[in-house]
Order: sequence, then C-alpha cells, then structure tokens
Amino acid sequence: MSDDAAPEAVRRTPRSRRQILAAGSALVGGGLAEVIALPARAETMGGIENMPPHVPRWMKEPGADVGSQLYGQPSEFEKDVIRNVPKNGKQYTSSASRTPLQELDGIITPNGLFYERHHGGIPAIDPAQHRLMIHGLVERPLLLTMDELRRFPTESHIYFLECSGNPGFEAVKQGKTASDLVGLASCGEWTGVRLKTILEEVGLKPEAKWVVAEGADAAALTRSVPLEKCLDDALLVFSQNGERLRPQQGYPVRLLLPGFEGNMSVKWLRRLNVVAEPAYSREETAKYTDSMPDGTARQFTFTMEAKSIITRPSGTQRIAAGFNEITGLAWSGRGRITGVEVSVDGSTTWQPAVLQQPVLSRAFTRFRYPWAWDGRPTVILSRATDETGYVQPSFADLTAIRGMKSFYHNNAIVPWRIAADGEVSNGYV
Ligand SMILES: Nc1nc2c(c(=O)[nH]1)N[C@H]1C(S)=C(S)[C@@H](COP(=O)(O)O)O[C@H]1N2
Ligand SMILES: [Mo]
Repeated sequence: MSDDAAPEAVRRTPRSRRQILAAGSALVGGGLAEVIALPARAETMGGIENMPPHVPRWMKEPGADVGSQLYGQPSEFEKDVIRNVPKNGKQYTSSASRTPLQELDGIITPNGLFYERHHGGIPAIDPAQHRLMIHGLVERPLLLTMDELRRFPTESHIYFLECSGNPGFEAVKQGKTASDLVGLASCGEWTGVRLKTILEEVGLKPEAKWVVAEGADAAALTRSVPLEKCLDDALLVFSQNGERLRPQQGYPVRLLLPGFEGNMSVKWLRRLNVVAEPAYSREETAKYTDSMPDGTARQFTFTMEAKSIITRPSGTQRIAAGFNEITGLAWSGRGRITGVEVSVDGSTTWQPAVLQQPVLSRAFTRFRYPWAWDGRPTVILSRATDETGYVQPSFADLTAIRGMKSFYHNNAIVPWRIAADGEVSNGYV
C-alpha cells in the first residue's frame, strides 16, 4: 500500500504510530517496507528529531526519579484510555461507567478501568468501622470485623462481572464503540473467603433456603441469593487484581457470585440474612426481571448466558486493507467458552477463531482471527459457544423469543459494519 492510498487518519493524526504499524502489517507477506520507511513518513508529522537515525530527546538526559509516582499511573500518552461515562449520567440515583474494552488487551481489566454501576453513589467506608453481620436462620450469628474476616482461609479466582443491562434491548442502536455496547463487563482476579466457610462457621438451620445480602451504600442494595450458590462458589471478596478493592468496586468487602448477573454481587456488604424465602426486594421485582411478549415477567434470571464481542476492529476505529487481526472477548456464566466463530461476510459463513489459553470458567476468554480485508464493505461478527453447548444468538433470534419489552439479559451477537474507507461502525444501525 502506498502512502497516498493510506486513509486520512493514518497519514495526518499525530497520535497515529499504532495506526502506522497497523498499516505496515498490511504488507505482511509482501514485505515490511512500510515499517522501515517510518522516519520518512514521520517527516510529514513532526517529531523526526526523536526518530532513527537521530538520538531521541529521552536518551539525552536521565529519566524521572524512582518514586516520582508512589502509586503508578499509565503513560501520559495513554490519557484517553479512560472509563466511558454517559454524558447525561445521573450522579447518585443511578450511575454507571463502562470499561473501554476496545483499548485493552488480554483478559484482565485494570482496576482503574473496571466498570462501575452504582444505585446510590460510592460510599466512603472506613474499614475499621465496618462490620459484616451474618444472622437469621443460623445457630451462631456473627458480627465480623474486616480483620476477623481475613483470618479465614482465602482463595483467588479470575471471573468476569457483567451487568445484566449490558446493553438494554432498545439501546443496541445507540452505541458507537464496543464500550458503549457492552462496556458494563469487566474481568479480574478476586481474592476473598468462600461464603460457604462462613456459613459453616455460623451453622445453618434446616429451614435455611436463601441468603439476603445488603450493601452499606445509600441504596442499601438488597438481593436474595439461593443457598446452593452460597454453598458453592460464592466469595466474600476484599481484593481485586492483587490490591484491596477500590471504593467503586465495594471496598472493604463485596459479595462475588461467579457467572451471575452483576447486580447480585452486592458491594460494600454489611449483612447476610439467612432466610427461608427470598426478600422480593426492589432489585428482584421492579428491576432485574425480564418482561416477556405475553405480558408475564421472568424473575430470578441469575446466570449470564454466553456472549462475545469483537473489540478490534470495532466501532469508531478505522482499518486499512490487507492484514488485520480480528480480536475480542467471549464469556459465559455457565462455564468455559469452548469456541468462538468469526464471520467476515455478514454472517453468511463462519470460521473458528483461536482461543487464548488457558480458557477459564466464567472468565473473559480472548479470541483472535487473522483476516486479510479485501477493501470491500462488509459486516464482521463473533459468536460464542460455551461448555453446555449453548450458542450465542443473533439479535433477531433473541428478540423472536424475548420480544423487545425486555431490558435485561441481552447477550446477542454484535455486528460491526466496515465501510469502503475502512471506518468501523455499529452494524445494528
Ligand atoms: N451495594 C451495592 N451493590 C451493588 C450495586 C449497588 O449500587 N450497590 N450495583 C450492582 C450492580 S447493578 C452491578 S452491575 C454491580 C457492579 O459492580 P462494579 O461497580 O464493581 O462493576 O454491582 C452490584 N452491586
Ligand atoms: Mo447491574
């Protein structure tokens, strides 16, 4: 590809090193002349004095002192890689920020970019004054300090967390980026104590069937969790990706229910009430129920079904003809992802993508598919299958069963449209 054929953004944007390299890789197979010719191209963009064969400015003087940032921050050149907050976001009653999935690699979401969903703002909790109460249908109720909680045996697991309103059924046409569409999902390594361990400590009475979890935020968010889940893999989490939970994620302790809708992983956890019947709280009646076409509502739809999205190339990005790696994320609340298929012809044909190993149960799974784009407009899509054999549905197939009155649990395939100029946009539009 010659310079003249390069899309405008590749030639002019100052921050286009990444794009230049992407254009360069268009020549993989045909040679790497494009990459070698970098300084010549850079001449048109300034900064030539810092490029080969010159000695760059940052080699001519010592760098910053060690400890110039006692809590490390990303490079100043990555300042645009930030959470995505809707402009009309209401601060306290119902607020959310989305993970910039299209900017990230691998499967772990950095703590500063983990999505947020708050029903009453972010409380500032002093862990020394916070207590976790476990009571109700138990033999020996407990009131635990955070230090006491940490004395129990701990475990670490990598799990995704996803809001079940990611995105609402009506919202699929509104989003531009991968983050706009499914950025209410993130994945991290969680460390904490199994809830089972604590429930064994307090001793369950025979009538115990549910555990009602309550948060110490202004929303006092309350959800009923079936006892089977509590005695299975439910975690009382105090650390995320190696450090203590961020205030946004529930500091000093949250519930983490692997594979279940994010809403049930109660943050700022203060109370676990063991009961015989669910609480039928706001969060499991007025909200987090799915209206069906026949006028009934599905309730207690806990598990997040298999889902995937191509994160690169994705909406608002621009690609060049030739080689492009298609990559994205897949996950399922029911276990491991067993396959991801990619279509580069608007879902006429599907080919298997390569899954990055190891594939973990109920964690993000990175997939990749090498693609040579012929420069013609098309639509690219990904489709995930999980270990239960469940296949991610198209939006048409999903809404044929669920209708359009539903808000929660939209796990449909996301189409990305590629225009002749390489511009990528929302394929639902
Ligand atoms: N106490 C409390 N827990 C909460 C919430 C809340 O507002 N208050 N939001 C819930 C919702 S809707 C989701 S999707 C997840 C979001 O977790 P995160 O903010 O760590 O991503 O937390 C859940 N737990
Ligand atoms: Mo949520």
